Amino acid sequence: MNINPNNIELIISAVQEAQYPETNLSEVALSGRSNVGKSTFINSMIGRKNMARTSQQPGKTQTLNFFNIDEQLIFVDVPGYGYAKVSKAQREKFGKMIEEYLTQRENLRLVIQLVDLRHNPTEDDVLMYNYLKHFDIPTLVICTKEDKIAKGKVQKHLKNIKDKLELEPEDSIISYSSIKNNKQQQIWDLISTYL
Ligand SMILES: Nc1nc2c(ncn2[C@@H]2O[C@H](COP(=O)(O)OP(=O)(O)OP(=O)(O)O)[C@@H](O)[C@H]2O)c(=O)[nH]1
Ligand SMILES: [Mg+2]
Repeated sequence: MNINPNNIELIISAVQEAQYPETNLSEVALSGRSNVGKSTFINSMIGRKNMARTSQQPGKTQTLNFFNIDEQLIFVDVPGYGYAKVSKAQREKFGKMIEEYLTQRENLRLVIQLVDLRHNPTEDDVLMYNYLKHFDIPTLVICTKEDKIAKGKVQKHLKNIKDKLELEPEDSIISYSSIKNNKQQQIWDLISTYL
C-alpha cells in the first residue's frame, strides 16, 4: 500500500457512537497503555510530524480521533489505559468509550495493539489482548521503542511478549521504532491484508 502523506485528514474527534463518521472505509484502531506511542506510531506511518497529537506526558489522547488516510483506510487514535493520574471517573468514561467502539463498530477490521518492547506486558496489556480475542477482533501486536533495545536482544524480548500475551497463532507480532522509521512498508503491507 502506498499512502500520500498530503492526503490525511482528521475527520472527527468522537466521544460516542452517534459521532462516528459515516463511511465505508475500513478502520484500524490503535490500542495500548498511555505513552506507549500510539499517536507517534500513526504520525510515523503517514510521514507527518504532529497530525496525531503526541506528548511526553501520558494521557494526551482523550477522544477517539478518526483520521482519513488517503481515502484508503481510517486510523482511529484511542486514549491509552493504565495511567494512574487519570481520575476514576475519567477512566470509566474512557473505558466505556473504547468498549463501545470496539464492540459496536462494523467498519473495524483490525486493532493494532502497541506494547513496549522493553518490558513485560502489563496486566492491562494482557487484559486488553484477551478482551480483543474474546470479541474475535483481529489483532496485530506492535512492540514499540525498539530503538531503546540492543539489536541482539530484540528477538528475545519479542518472544517474551508473545509468550506472556499467549499470542494466538493467527495474530502477528513485530517490533517497531518510530525513530528508526524503517518498517512502514512492511507494516502497510501487513495492514492491507486485513482491509
Ligand atoms: N524512543 C522512542 N520513543 C517513542 C517511540 N514511540 C513513541 N515514543 C515517545 O513516547 C512518548 C509518548 O508518545 P505518544 O505517541 O504521545 O503516546 P500515546 O500512546 O499516544 O499516549 P496517550 O495519548 O497518552 O495514550 C513521546 O515522547 C514519543 O516521542 C519510539 O518508537 N521510540
Ligand atoms: Mg496518544
